[in-house]
Amino acid sequence: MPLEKDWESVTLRHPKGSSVVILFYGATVISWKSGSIRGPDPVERLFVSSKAILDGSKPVRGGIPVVFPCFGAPNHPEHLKLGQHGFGRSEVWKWDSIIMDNEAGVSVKLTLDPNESLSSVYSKPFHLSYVITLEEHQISTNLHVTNMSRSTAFPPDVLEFQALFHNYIRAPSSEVFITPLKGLFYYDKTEATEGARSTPKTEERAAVNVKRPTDFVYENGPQDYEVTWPGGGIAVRSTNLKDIVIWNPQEGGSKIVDMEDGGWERYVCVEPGHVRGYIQLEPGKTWTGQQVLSVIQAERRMNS
Ligand code: TA6
Repeated sequence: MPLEKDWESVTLRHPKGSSVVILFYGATVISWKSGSIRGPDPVERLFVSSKAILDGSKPVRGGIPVVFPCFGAPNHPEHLKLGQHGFGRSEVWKWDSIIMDNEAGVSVKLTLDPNESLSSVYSKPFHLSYVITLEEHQISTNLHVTNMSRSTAFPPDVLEFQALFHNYIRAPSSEVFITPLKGLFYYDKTEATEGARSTPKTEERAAVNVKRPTDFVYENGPQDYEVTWPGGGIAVRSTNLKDIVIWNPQEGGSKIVDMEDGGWERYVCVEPGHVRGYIQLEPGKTWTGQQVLSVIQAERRMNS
């Protein structure tokens, strides 16, 4: 399957027309296109702000940023020197290899290891590999985290982290529904004062619409859920990512310096992650979190 690679990115192309572009900076997927019944040309499924900085000087405002080892403002003792959402989205990852290439799709692997500048703010020994797979109507991203500690001391040198795929799904945010969330606990970050924990609420509705500023953290969500709007939608299947974050700042987005004018009307962030509590990984062990994003059946253009 055709693959184009240069020093800053790799582009995968599927014979049925879908494609994906991955920046080595932050291992950020900045484009995922796939077919639609709405027309002959593949449709861009992700939102990247036209004001996004793509030169590696700051995390990309859009696409699929990789959040590791912390979500939000760091508060774990080992993360206190890190920026918001950790360093996964702001380090340059290394190209590793094509690990699958057949008529169904193509998978590529990027890796990230400690480096001199990172070691000054994060001291834990780790290895990350990130596998992105493109198929005709779907993309999957798999993050593998390995605790590289060789310590045999007791208590074990556990690696504690959070992980999340910060998906900017392209959607008309005024009419977007995320289902099913009914009965789930969630935290409303728009209500919490700085640093305070908002009290958990129980979701009474089957669907969440983001007509107003939304920054919800759902705990222990379903493995399968859908982000839909009139005429389209994306299905999400997550593995080992128990929580779901939904974010759309609405007009508050006008205060975000790299947010294009009215950008909040064209995306909803629906983010599978493990963000309430920490994953604890013993020395030598590997944890994997996966998401599969697929175009909902009703919208798929079935190529002959
Ligand atoms: O995922 C939702 C969130 O945590 C929001 O609270 C908002 O801060 C958003 O991430 C964007 O964060 P960023 O650091 O990319 O500006």
